Amino acid sequence: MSSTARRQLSSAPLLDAIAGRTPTRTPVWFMRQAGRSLPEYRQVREGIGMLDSCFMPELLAEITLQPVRRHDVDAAILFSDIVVPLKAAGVNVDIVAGRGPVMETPVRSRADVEALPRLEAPVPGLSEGIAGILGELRDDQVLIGFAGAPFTLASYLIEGGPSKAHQRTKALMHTEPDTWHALMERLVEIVVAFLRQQIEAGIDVMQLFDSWAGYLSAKEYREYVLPHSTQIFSEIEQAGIPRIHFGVTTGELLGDMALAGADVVGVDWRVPLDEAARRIHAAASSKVLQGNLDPAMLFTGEDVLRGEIRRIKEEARRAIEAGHATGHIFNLGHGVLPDTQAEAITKAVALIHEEA
Ligand code: 1CP
Repeated sequence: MSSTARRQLSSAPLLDAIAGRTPTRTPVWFMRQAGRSLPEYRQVREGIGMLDSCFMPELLAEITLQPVRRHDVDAAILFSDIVVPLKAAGVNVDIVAGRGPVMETPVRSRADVEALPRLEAPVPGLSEGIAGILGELRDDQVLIGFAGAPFTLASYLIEGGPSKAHQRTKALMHTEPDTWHALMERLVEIVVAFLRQQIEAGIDVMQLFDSWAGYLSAKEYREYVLPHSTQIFSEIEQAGIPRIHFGVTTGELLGDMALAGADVVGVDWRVPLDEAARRIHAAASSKVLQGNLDPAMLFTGEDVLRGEIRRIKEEARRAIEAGHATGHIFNLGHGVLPDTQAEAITKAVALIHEEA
């Protein structure tokens, strides 16, 4: 894999934190920092479908950069979606406003798995969009690319859309393990192709979102999911960019998720960072932590917010001092809620930078 456009960033706080150096300020970015919380996003997206916008290079670059300009975050996250590579491969998927990804035909049998298209051509607009973003970022700001992990993608394909309990997905893995693993292998190929394209276009860091992994028991995760996520991290290891792994409600899975091979493990707000680091260190090795402010705290005032930020920074410090973690990237425990005030996000970023 050749990375033709890799930037040499010597002063990016986020890369310093990942490398175990002391950053000049606490690096922070927020999952879902682009999107509905920003009036300028609602304006440029008007009349354009969510998925369509992901294939339009100028638009995806503009939307990616909006939160960086407004909030002074230390990273941009590529504006795309976990179902973009499926759509580009030819899967009939749409993103329905207020709901999420919906499949025209769910994948539920071995024949459905065999019929899944492969991602054989570059995703249209993606490389051009990334080039546009990199041209605008300062060299202390990184671009994070991403993909959905195979389990989370499989859930959308099997359930046919967003699901509360993931019951058909779990039923398939337990009743037809061969079909399950065949599906996961196909998704690994698609995810690796999507990430390789982003890496070749010059992303600085990547994050694998296994958003719904927290619905699994540790036993299910180890048997049906971990080998496939591990495969992804190992296939892109040679590219040499830092790798982040994140899921929601994964307190009971942190150790297992850390074994998949990422350098950074994302933690939601349910587990304090020092406790999360203990679990990760006991199962795998010391990692960089990412998290873990509750997105609901962006609806409180400055006093509560400041207190929460102090507590989280203190917990991260304790984890690092104990040798259970090697660094900390500040983030939310999950994405910005759509009705969050943009000003509250800017304020939180400023407090995170200013608090010791
Ligand atoms: O019209 C709109 O604005 C739709 C809302 C929206 C947006 C802004 C969707 C639909 N996707 C996105 C962009 C997106 N998706 C980004 C880039 C923006 C950023 O982070 O700043 C990213 C990283 C994603 C990744 C994504 N999509 C995940 C993993 C992250 C997470 O939140 O856990 C998941 C699970 C999806 C599926 C999805 N796409 C959209 C929605 C509403 C959902 C979730 C649906 C569900 O609850 O199952």
